[in-house]
This record gives sequence, C-alpha cells and structure tokens, in this order.
Amino acid sequence: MKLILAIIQDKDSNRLSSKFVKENIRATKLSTTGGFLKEGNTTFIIGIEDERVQKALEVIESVCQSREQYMTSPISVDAVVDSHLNVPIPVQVGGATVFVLPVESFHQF
Ligand code: 2BA
Repeated sequence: MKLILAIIQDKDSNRLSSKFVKENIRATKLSTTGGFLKEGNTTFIIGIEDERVQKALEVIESVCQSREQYMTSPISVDAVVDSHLNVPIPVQVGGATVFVLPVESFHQF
C-alpha cells in the first residue's frame, strides 16, 4: 500500500474529488496554504493499493492544470520611492505536486 500526498490548486479540487469518487479512489481533502505564495491550495491524502497508484496519478494529471499566478513583492520603504518594484511578478504554479510514500500498516476500526 502507498500514501499519495497531492498538492493541487483550489480551482481543480472539486473536479478532482468527483473524479476520485467515479474511479473509486478514496481520498481525504485538506485545506492548505502554499509557503511561497501564501495562498490557499488543496492537499489530498490518498491511501491506495500499489497496483492502483498509477491510475491515481493519471487521474490527478488529467484534471490538474498548470496556471500562471501573479505575486506582488512586499512593499518596503525603497519600493515607495522605486514604485516599479510593486509590479506583479508572474509565477508558474504547477498542476500538482505529488509525493508517493510507502505505508507500513493500514487499519480501519
Ligand atoms: P507555494 O509554496 O505557494 O508555491 C507556488 C509556486 O511558486 C510554485 O509552484 C513555484 O512555481 C513557485 N515557488 C515556490 N517556491 C519558490 C521559491 N523559493 N522561489 C521561486 N519560486 C518558488 P509549484 O512548484 O507548482 O508548487 C505549488 C505548491 O505545491 C506550493 O505552493 C506548495 O504548497 C506545494 N509544494 C511545492 N513543492 C513542494 C515541496 N517540495 N514540498 C512541499 N510542498 C511543496
């Protein structure tokens, strides 16, 4: 068994939840925050048999899109003088960041 942690954009989370249900992939959804953009994203926890990991990855890849987001650099005293520093910077946010971990044991009581 494996544990998949998939960090995705909020915009894709409802579609991904629905696709998981359709494919009988069990998942738990967490509201999370990216450390860099400090914006909300969604993390799915998926416990899954080894032979179905590939299917889960394909579902994630098919639903989650990469998008460009803009971040504004923090305002400093210099930035007030040098106002061009406040121009939003484009950041490419991935469709999904996925970790696959081994599971030592699994219990449901
Ligand atoms: P954030 O940390 O908010 O990062 C959003 C996007 O900003 C990243 O997209 C990346 O394009 C950029 N970015 C992040 N850190 C950067 C840095 N130090 N310098 C320059 N650009 C930077 P993704 O790489 O697609 O990541 C999307 C979200 O996935 C991240 O949101 C974070 O929540 C999570 N993530 C990505 N890599 C991770 C990792 N190695 N461990 C844990 N979480 C990760």
